[in-house]
Amino acid sequence: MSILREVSENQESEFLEEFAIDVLTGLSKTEKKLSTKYFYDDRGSDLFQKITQHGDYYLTRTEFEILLQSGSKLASLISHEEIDIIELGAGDGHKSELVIDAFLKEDRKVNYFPIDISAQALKQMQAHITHKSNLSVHGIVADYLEGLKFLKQKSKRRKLVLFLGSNIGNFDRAQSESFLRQLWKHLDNDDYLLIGFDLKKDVEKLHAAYNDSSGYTRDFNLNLLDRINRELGGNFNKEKFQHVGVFNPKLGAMESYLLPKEKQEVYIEELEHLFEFEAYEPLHLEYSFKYSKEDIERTCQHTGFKLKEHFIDKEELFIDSLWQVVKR
Ligand code: AVJ
Repeated sequence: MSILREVSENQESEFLEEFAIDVLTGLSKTEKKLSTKYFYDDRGSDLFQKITQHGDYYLTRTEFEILLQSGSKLASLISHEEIDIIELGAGDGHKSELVIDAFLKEDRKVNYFPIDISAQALKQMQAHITHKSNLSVHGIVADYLEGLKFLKQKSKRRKLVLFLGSNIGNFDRAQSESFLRQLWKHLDNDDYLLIGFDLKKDVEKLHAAYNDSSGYTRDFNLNLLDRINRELGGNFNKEKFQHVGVFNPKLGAMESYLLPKEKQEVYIEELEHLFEFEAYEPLHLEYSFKYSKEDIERTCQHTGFKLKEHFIDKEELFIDSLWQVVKR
């Protein structure tokens, strides 16, 4: 695999600057919050990987089953001889490989472009993707829309964008529509999007998935405090925070919070600021929005796509939905 576009040192220092500003604004709000964007440092990515392999977290294995089942149908719906498969946030690449293989099996040519903000993540996935004939792989270190814009100039071939794993769930309804509309704008008429949505379901099952019995989800959330300590010179004491993962039925979303178990102060050197926490004052970390089929269809329509196919598992836990760009 080659890396087509890399991030300069300059962009790394910009990232740190942005991290600092986001933490400062998030912790200064009346309702304190931090952004999920910063979960995925090396330790965070490692913990997320452990979550996805845990029995309580049904999402990843269910989507894997769906893709295993529907790969050949997908390849038959998209009949081009050569296709660019662009993945937004590729993770370890296991699920991507199922999609790629479905096309290769039918003797199609595939150019695979994983886009990720972490160069580290792309290097790790490089180790997993095996060399195959008719397949070329080019990693792109960029944020999603930047990467897409870059590719739109580079290639005129038919594109299939993969946005798997319910990553869309971190956006609220308005944010997801605006993100998908931007995605639409960076694609051409008839291009495809395969997007993973976690379905609304029994709350017990959701709770188990976001409060796994091994405590990986708790550690994943607490790691954000560690990251602030490490990179911004904070003095959070993780022992003094409790992880809470709850379903909010009004929003239709799982939410995660860290609750300070006692009143305390936290100093962050880089921000030259002391933050006060009341006992059990919520610090909001994450939304994971859940969808009904109707929610998905509405979102598809609102954002300029045409629904081609829902790929769904037997238990109806998860959907990978195939959309096509409609322009004109
Ligand atoms: C990567 C956003 C899909 O919301 O299910 C897993 C992240 N958070 N456990 C999700 C996550 C807690 C995950 N996504």
